[in-house]
Amino acid sequence: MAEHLSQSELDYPFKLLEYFNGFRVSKVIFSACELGVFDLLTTSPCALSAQQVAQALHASVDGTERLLDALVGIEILHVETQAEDGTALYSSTEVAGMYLAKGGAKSLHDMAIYQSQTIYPLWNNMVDAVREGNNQNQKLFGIPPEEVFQAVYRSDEEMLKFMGLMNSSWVLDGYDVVMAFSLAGFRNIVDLGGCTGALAREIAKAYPSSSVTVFDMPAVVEMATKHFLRADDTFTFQSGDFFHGELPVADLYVLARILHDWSEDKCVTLLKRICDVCEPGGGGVLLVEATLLESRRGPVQAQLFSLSMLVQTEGRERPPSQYARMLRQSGFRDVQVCRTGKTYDAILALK
Ligand code: SAM
Ligand code: ASE
Repeated sequence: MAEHLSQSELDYPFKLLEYFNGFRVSKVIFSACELGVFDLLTTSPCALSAQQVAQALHASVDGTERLLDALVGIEILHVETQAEDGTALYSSTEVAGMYLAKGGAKSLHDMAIYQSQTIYPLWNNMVDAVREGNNQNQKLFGIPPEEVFQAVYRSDEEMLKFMGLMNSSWVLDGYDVVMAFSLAGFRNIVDLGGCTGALAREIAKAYPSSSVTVFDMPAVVEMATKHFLRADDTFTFQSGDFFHGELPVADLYVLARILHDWSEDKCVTLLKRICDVCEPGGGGVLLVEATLLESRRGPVQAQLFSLSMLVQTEGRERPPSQYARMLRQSGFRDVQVCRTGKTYDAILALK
């Protein structure tokens, strides 16, 4: 863009047009994920032509070629032109191999699938959600707006895909989040709404002498055990309902991406329930969220997530002061905030 720097956005709206393209760029990457382009290219011993890719993926040559060229255009794939006959040969970049292939070391494949198949269509309801100030689950699925997880888990397939999204985030931010504060003093750690156990795995790795339990709804625990649990995992699962059932005893309760799903009232209800079972003096709660700046002027990531929460839940993203206020109102003290500089931040409070 350097050549445009002298020109004003008013002369020609470069940035604006780039933003317009945002959804097309997303869909190019997501479609390639769904088709298995990155899985094919990372496992292939040599670069492949559009024809070879099309054949392997059972797709049209013309469509495949356009998609591959767009992926080269956005620098997600490499291309080399053969000297003999001018055939373009496509290969994976290191970033695509690491993050977009299914078996990549830090695969975000499942995140891409959920964004493409569930979040993208839901964002079609943004106008109504903004007008009415809530999610459109009643109209879309006949599910009341406050029955958030009835909608998120409206089928086994949706549940599995959502769990894939949740699972994949912690390969990026998990380490920073669990190292934000020393948790070594907490012997019994329960990850409330811990889903697949991806964050619990990071906690158990970083604090091997603590016992770590994932608490989630029975159907989620069942799905997690079946599809996400690894043979060498040291954390355990417990099923229940954190709003109604009995909470397991622990000295640290982790709430990762839980409070942002709920209204302020429900957040305080949940925090009070936790405070009630927490050991005074020794107990604490660790919140993990994409926090807004106090001014609400960023980060853009958190501002966009907050709209995702509007479309899909009854919650929102909040600045640290709002979490601190809810924590104090629920009986916690000594609220400490750690901005990790990545997507998710950590807030620790003690009883
Ligand atoms: N903590 C995980 C993470 O950050 O990857 C998952 C966060 S996900 C947005 C919210 C989680 O809360 C889901 O796993 C969901 O099943 C769980 N959940 C929702 N309502 C619950 C309830 N009433 N009792 C227990 N778990 C619940
Ligand atoms: C929730 C988190 C999410 C509930 C629904 C959700 C996210 C998407 N949908 O608690 C995570 C935000 N990340 C992305 C990639 O949108």
